Amino acid sequence: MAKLKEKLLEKIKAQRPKITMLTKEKGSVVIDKVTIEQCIGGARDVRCLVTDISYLDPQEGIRFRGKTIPETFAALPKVPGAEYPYVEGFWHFLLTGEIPTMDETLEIVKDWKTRAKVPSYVFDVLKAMPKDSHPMAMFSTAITVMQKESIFAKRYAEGMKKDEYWDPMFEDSSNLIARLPEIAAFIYRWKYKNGNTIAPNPDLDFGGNFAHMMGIAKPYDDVARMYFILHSDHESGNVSAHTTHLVASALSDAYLSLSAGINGLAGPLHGLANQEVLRWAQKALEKTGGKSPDKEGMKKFCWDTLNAGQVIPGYGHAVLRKTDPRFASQNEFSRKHLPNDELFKFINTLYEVAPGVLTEHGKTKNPWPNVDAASGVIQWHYGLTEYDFYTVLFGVGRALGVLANITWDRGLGYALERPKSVTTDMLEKWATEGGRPGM
Ligand code: HAX
Repeated sequence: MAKLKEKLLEKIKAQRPKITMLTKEKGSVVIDKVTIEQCIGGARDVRCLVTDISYLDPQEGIRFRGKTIPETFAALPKVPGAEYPYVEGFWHFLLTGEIPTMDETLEIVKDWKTRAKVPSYVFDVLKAMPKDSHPMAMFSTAITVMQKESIFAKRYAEGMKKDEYWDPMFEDSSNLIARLPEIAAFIYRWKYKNGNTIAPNPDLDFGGNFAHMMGIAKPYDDVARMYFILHSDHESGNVSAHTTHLVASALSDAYLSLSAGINGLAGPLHGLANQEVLRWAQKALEKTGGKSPDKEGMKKFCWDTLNAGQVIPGYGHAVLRKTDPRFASQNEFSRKHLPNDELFKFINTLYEVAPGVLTEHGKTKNPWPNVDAASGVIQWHYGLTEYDFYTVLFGVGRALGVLANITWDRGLGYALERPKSVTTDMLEKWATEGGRPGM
């Protein structure tokens, strides 16, 4: 592990003078203007966040550290006998931008084993929650309750130097990630499998161990690896990443920051959309006796949804303007492993119909599917039919991206986030005057 930290520190040290130069010498260079629409409309397209971990191009989709999804999958060391790479190697890649060797990857696999023990009080707290609590509320609670383990909080209270902040942030982040699979699998088995939980297997990697603790046979280990990597990061502006970054900017530790981000992920316009897609598809399949409707039937179902004032879940995106490559990647898996699955057929027919319907509807800026349109189908196929749980899977993956980001935030000393608000009266005045004076 020392090697990954050494590499990370080297990269942080190389980046620090660039950030200092940009803020001190070039800080007044204008890169954007904010309109009234952006001010009221959720700051769309306002360029005011920095991250080097991933970048989302509206046409091309996500790149992790400069690599597309297929390039990332192809480059990372693979688990023997598996189709998908080690999540542990992906963490190295997110943190450093370098593809790790197999040895470097296995070092992280070993290191996470030493960090993976979940404190027993976490399970006590989860068991004390009402059984009908949403799994995302349970997941977020488990993360918050572990805050007392924070090394960052302890070292901050002891008076740590600013340029050391990244180190305990890295330690907290690594400890948290290593524990998330057991926490997630515990929530699943506790809530849906009569409390019949499965102990971790210390011989397995992150994805393999998760599949084992869920009690789901191969190739679910590969589904887990693929799923966690695909859902890890989507640049910094989405609700879960931005919330984690915002809370961490107050020097809150990784536990408090991640749990806040997870609460954001739990919204139906964000990560909860994957459960909404399944709920919506099941409703349609009930009406058609379990058979995927033909194109005409699907069209009608889409219009019924829109005419009822609801959104078509899994479609649209705040940034993307084409089919999400994370959707394409999952669809490729489904085509190979579950081509005859009725739900997969449903999702494919929907893909043929929904973009046209949404375009005709004329509201959304992006009629194409996002990551959530395809993910539930695969989970359902492998027996994970409790779709309330799907966003927890998203959360385990998202933790990788947001924790890598806040480790870097501390490495580069990014500032407390504090945008400025205005009043509606001010906006009305500037609107009639054609703009804010002096701008
Ligand atoms: N169905 C129907 N209407 C839609 C729509 C959809 N799938 N997507 C957008 N619209 C509507 C919006 O509701 C909005 O209508 P109003 O003007 O009446 O408010 C209008 O089109 C313009 O929206 P937009 O600018 O295209 O999209 P936003 O940036 O405002 O919102 C969302 C992006 C993803 C939230 C939106 O497309 C949506 O609600 N999609 C369905 C839910 C979903 O799939 N969420 C998951 C997104 C991926 C993600 O973050 N996963 O975690």
